[in-house]
Amino acid sequence: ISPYINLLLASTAVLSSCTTKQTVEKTRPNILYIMCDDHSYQTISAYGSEVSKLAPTPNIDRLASEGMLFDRAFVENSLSAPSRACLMTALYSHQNGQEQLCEGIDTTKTFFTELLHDDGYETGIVGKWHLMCEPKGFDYYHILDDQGKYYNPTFKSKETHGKYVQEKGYATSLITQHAIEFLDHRDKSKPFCLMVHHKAPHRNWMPEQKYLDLYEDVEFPVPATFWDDYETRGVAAHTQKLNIANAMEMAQDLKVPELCDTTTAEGHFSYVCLMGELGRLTPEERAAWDKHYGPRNKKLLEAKLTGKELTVWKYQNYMKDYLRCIKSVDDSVGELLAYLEKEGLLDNTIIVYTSDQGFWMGEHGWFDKRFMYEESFRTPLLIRYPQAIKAGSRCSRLVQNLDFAPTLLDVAGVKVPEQMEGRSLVPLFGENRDTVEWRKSLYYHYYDYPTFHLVRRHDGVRTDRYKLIHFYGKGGVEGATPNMLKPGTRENRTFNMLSKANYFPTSSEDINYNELYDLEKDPNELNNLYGQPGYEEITKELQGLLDDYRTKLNVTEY
Ligand code: SGN
Ligand code: CA
Repeated sequence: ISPYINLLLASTAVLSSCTTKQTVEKTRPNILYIMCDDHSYQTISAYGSEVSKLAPTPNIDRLASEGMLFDRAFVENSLSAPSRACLMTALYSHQNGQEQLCEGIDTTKTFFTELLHDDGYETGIVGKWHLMCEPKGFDYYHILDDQGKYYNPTFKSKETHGKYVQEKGYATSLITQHAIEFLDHRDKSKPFCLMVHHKAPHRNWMPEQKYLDLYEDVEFPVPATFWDDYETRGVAAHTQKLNIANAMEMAQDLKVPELCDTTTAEGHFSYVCLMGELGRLTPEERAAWDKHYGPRNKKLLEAKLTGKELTVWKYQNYMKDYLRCIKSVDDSVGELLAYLEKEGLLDNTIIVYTSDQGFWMGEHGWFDKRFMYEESFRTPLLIRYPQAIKAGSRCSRLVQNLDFAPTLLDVAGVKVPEQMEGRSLVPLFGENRDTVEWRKSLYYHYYDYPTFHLVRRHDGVRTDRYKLIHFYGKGGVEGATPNMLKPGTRENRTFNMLSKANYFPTSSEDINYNELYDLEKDPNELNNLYGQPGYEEITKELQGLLDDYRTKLNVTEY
């Protein structure tokens, strides 16, 4: 048992009085780790945004009101597979091999679930796995194919002998159902660790049938930075393809095939994607779908919106579909909490709620993630653990997804391996969290270029107040195709795996520049201060910090 958790539990004299293995097993906490794909903190009402007040998440909020809300939780590489590899290994991307979205994970690295499993935990994972290896360290898995589908998705498990089999239903509900199956059938003499990885609310945001009309008459406030023109910022912010105005697709994303220009490669792909998704619906589901989107689309066609009006329409309809998906996720959290409560497991289970990264809900005019700018870099994090966390606590220390595995091992009383980079969050659970010795900065590194959304490679550091970002790397070739790239290079892999990236013309400029933000004066990161008079000292300090991280972590590319 780790010193921290031992200390916490000693006061209740629970563990210290345990003598038999069975009693210890009973007192070791269960773990329920819930991670959504692309769930922004802005759309969790416990975080208090204006948007979330119009689309509340009462069940997720309960984890905050009965536990701790972290308002400075971040990822180390804002993308699914890298974030998941980091979760499993507590290593940075360049250490665990998963720098980009496709293959990469070094399966010789220890997954924290292997350690829990070997130490007597019953382990299970349901939902999106998204790593190109078999789940390691699990007694039970029931995972989606790649990104997974919203309607009637395919799953594989030990029972299907690793073959993907289609199931009838909506992804969020099916994942919840399989999570409960695991809980029902688990070995009750052991503590459990269950990871519930929702597919929702990943693009293309397809709501559950019963929520198709939800929020239909709600108008969501447009973010203050929605019309950002990226003045003061470098090439990367200008050449990304994250804009709701022109990178969000009429068919696939906004479900308006009528307005999709199928004569372009992008339009064609978008149309094919939507039709593929709709082809999965049962006749009843399809009828409900058409009943909702049909009249809405007719109205849009009649309105003949253009320019800013059309962009705002896209924003409103993106928000509605995204938040409808969240509504189902919130229901799922409610169901899982109710199950634990009914089974008397609620108070001996640590429940973590988070996402694989942040997401743009129109800030800077964007959707998706990837940049080290706040809304993408930051991820929601709520932890309910009444044994150690007082209800309604808030933590503002700098934490990162590298910390998740060490935390869960720590609460389970399993030794955290030396090589893991993160730190257990347990010292922050107590009342003295603001004064306890803790890290003062975070390192971030993004690699997935050139591919979807064309966000340039960058690394950087963030402190409580400042952020320094270094953008670097070769520009893509205008209109590049896979065979224009050298075989075996990272670029080649990406292009082959994500052929859609070929449709985007890439920015051809080689880059090497910095941006600096004062997050206290400029929380929206509109004012790049790098090179401005008066910021020499802080720039030097942050540059030193960044250099130290690169040296200490043996980062070779920047
Ligand atoms: C898909 C999406 C992208 C998204 C990546 C990564 N395109 O490729 O918009 O950035 O996933 O998302 S889609 O047309 O296929 O939906 S991640 O969450 O897996 O990192
Ligand atoms: Ca994601």
